[in-house]
This record gives sequence, structure tokens and C-alpha cells, in this order.
Amino acid sequence: MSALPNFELHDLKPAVADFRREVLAGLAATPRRIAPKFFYDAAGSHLFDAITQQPEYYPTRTEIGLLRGHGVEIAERLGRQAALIELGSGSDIKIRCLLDALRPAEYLPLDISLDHLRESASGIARDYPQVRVRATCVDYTREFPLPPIAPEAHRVVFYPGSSVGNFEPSDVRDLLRWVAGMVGPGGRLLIGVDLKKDPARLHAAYNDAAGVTAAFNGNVLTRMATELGAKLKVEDFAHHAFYNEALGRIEMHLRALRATSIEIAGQRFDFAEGEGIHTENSYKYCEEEFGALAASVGFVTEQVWCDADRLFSVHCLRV
Ligand code: AVJ
Repeated sequence: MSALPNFELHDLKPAVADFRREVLAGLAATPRRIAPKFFYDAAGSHLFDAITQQPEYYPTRTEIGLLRGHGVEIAERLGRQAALIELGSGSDIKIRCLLDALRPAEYLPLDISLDHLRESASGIARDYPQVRVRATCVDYTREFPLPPIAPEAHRVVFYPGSSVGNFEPSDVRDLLRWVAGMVGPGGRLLIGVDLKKDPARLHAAYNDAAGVTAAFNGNVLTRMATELGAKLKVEDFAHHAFYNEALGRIEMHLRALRATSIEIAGQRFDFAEGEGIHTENSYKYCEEEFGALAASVGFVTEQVWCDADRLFSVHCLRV
């Protein structure tokens, strides 16, 4: 890659040590769990991109449709020449829907996957030479130093993809409080939120016929084997995803097809047949439900954009 004058990359190294520590703690817990952020190594990020292309997985294409269809209106709401911070930027398709209309002064993408981040952020620096791009590889669910932003800058946070669905509703409050502090008075948050809908539709989206979601889920086992030297049989575990209607969330698990074990650094975890590891929650909200959650930490809903089938929503919130 040739040097781009408007591009910087800061690697805060979301470390393998964290992965080991969290996996050991999660396998020792009852019920067993591994946080969904560990899906996203290079292979996992590519598998996620492949999920977004599956016919059953409606969120990505619906959100992109909303961003494309309402780009100018969204930019007017958010305000131009902003310091634009993107959480979990991953793929660059969504931000590209907004850049022409939004014309930010600078763009600060944050993502846990280094290669993915470098590729997408440098591409934006190349295509938008007037935008200063400062990318940070980081686990944004922990505290970290953001690159310094001029105090007078107008700040906007973009949090697409309904990644907010991965947080427990109580933790969403903490996340939104943190974002509110980051953008300050007059700042905006543009956030994608997947909506409650027919459970069959949700079930299909997380159980695609091609088995890409299953591979994505299983990738965390592969990571444990390759990065942590875990002894395990990937084929002993099956993808299990379902909509938990009482809690309003999709749950993903890796379920033991037979009695098996995982051994890491001399520690052994035994699984009876049917026992699992809980790998993801993906909460779904009604439009009003999410608005109330945001209001509880001081956000005012300025506007919500929804597709005609009410599958997905994009909220513009003001502090
Ligand atoms: C990236 C968290 C929004 O919950 O739909 C896709 C991740 N997991 N298929 C989602 C995911 C399984 C995705 N988010």
C-alpha cells in the first residue's frame, strides 16, 4: 500500500491474551459462553460478509437501502463537516452510502479486525482525499483512548448493522451513555436497529440454507484451536440458532452432538451430548422500545427511517 497523506492506523492490539482469558472464564462459567466479538478474526469477518449476501439475511441489504434512499435527508439531520466516528466499521459499504452527502471533515473508524479495518479505511482515504481518516483497531467494548478530536468539532457516531443487538439491554444503556459523552451536546448518533418481526423470518436469517452462519459460529472453535492450541473436535459441535420470543432475541449456541471435551492449557472442559456454548445474543426491538431505551440515558429521537416491510430501522438520536 502506498502512503496516503490523509490516512493513519493505530493498532491498540485487542490481544490473544484477552481471547485466552475470556475463553477460559467463559468455558468455566454456567452456562458456558464466548462473547460474539471473538467471531471476528480475518476468516470470521469474511464469513460475516458472506452472511450478509445470503438471501435469508435481510438486515444488511435493508439497512443499505435505507441509507441509500435517505442519504441526503440523513446528512441534513447529522450535520456536515463533522468528526465522524464509526463503531465496528468492518465493511465499508454502509459508510460509503453516506460520505458523498455527509462530507465529514474527518472519519474515525473503530474495529476489532485489523486487516479488515486497514483495507476498508485506506480505501476510503484513497477515494476521499479531502477526508482525514484515522482508523483504530480496538475492542470498543472496553475503555480505550480515542485519537484526539478538536474540542470544537461537531461529532457524529455511526453505529450500523444492529450490532447494538449483541448487548444486553442494560449494557446498551452504558454503551449509549458512553457514546453520548463522546459526541457531547448537539452531537448525533445514527444507529441501525433490527426490528421484532415474524419469528419464522428471524429463524431463517440465522439458519441460512447454505450454512454460512453455521460456519461463522463454528469459526470461533477453529480460532480456539489455532490461536490457543485448544484440543477439540470442531465436528463434535453443531450450530444451533433460535428466536427466544420471551426475551426478544436470537440466540446462537454451539451444541455438542456427542459427549466430547475441549482442552486448553492443561484445563479440560467436558461436554455431555446436547450441552452447549452460548456464543451470541442478537436482540430485536420495536421502534418505540429502542427510543425509550435511548431516552432513558438522555438521547432525543430526531427521526427514524424504516423500510416498507418494517424489517429494519435507522435512528437519528441527538444528545
Ligand atoms: C453483526 C451482530 C448485527 O446479530 O445479525 C449475523 C451478527 N450473527 N448472523 C446479527 C450475526 C449471525 C449480526 N450482528
